[in-house]
Amino acid sequence: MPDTAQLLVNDLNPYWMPFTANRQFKAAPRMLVKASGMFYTTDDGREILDGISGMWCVNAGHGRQTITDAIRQQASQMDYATAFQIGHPLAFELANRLVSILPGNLDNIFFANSGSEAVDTSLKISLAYHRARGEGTRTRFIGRERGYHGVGFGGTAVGGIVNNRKQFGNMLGGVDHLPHTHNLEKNAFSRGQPSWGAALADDLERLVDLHHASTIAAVIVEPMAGSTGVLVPPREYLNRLREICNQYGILLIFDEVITGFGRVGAAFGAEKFGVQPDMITMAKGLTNGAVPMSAVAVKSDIYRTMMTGPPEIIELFHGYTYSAHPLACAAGLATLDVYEKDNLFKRCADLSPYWENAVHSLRKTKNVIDIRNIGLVAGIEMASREGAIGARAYDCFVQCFNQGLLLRQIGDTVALAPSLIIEKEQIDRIIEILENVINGLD
Ligand code: PXG
Repeated sequence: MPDTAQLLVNDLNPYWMPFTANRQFKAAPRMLVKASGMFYTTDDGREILDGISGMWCVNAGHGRQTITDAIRQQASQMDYATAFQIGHPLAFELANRLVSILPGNLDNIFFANSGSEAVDTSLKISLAYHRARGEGTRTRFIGRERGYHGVGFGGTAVGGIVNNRKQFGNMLGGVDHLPHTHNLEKNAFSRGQPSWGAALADDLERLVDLHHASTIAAVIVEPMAGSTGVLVPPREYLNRLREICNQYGILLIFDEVITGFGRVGAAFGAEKFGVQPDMITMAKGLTNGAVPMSAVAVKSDIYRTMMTGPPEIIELFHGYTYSAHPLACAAGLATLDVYEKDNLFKRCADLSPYWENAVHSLRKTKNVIDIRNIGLVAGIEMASREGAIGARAYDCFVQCFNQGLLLRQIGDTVALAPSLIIEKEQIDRIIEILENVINGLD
């Protein structure tokens, strides 16, 4: 283990930390040095129960031996190979394995390295597909308020979180947004999918009327919005979006970077919510967080449409140096094996009623104004302090960390998404720490 004193004598200044209050952090750093199963260890030797699977990604728990071994083995056999005009077997194997667990006819896989890249890839594929079909006027994208689709210019533009947008000018043009589905009056303390809100999907009709269907390439939504503080889709909402997209020839993209790989109690949110998208973006749980990797799954019709013209032409001028990186493919295959062997998607579904009861037991806790849950995800929303949005949840995050629990704070919601290997006693422990901390916050 690294020597703590050694770590702290290093200057903290050169590293510009992402999505972090750098000056605040560097004044009082929190350092993780080890991870195993459900726990991190800090540089001062404390065990931290990981309530957020790293960052919604370590779905099978930390340090899975078979995944580590697969990465190690691959690194020594072949560290890197380009994916441009050359292949390596693991990439094809992983694509096949993914297709076998994806719902419906999502039969083709494009690899990238982060959720952000997968999202931008899916947007570019939408444009190229419509163009190939002779509908090149379809260039507009519809996202949703409070949506998060990563940090590329495309993903930032279709995303709907104001702090992520306001520093970056116009971004991608020709984007509009559906309303978000958060409504405390109608839906507070819903268990699972709220019963109110399907009609919000009809706003897509308004946007079609405003822009005309012939200008709209795709709608992109997270089946369950995670980063904005866990917004579970109202019943029938996603079905309605699907119907309207069908009616007007608009592609429907599900961004499943968080909801993929068992998180909501099925392989993908599409399966859980029973709605078939035209594309799915995935990342995070794809390699259990061990090596960066993401992918876009597209329906076979999209791929077939693109595979026209002389066979020597490159059909899609897009890709990354590290697309289908051998280490990531090895990690992905080993991860899918773990999910399957340990039946983790079903484990999540089986545990979710216990989880739901546990998180909703916090209903009477001080300042709590909403609790939302699905699968092994929960959002616990607290009233904001006057003039200080986010301060209460930040204090909650810091105090929980000090008491041995890692969670994610988003505005004044705290988000929980533990690994799917969590035991009931660990769920109880999460609730115990949270209840104590929240009740002690002013
Ligand atoms: N789409 C969705 C739905 C995501 O949740 C991305 C795209 C981007 O993935 P990359 O790999 O480019 O980060 C994400 C990422 C949070 C939090 O606070 C969530 C994410 C990332 C960082 C923080 O909940 N999700």
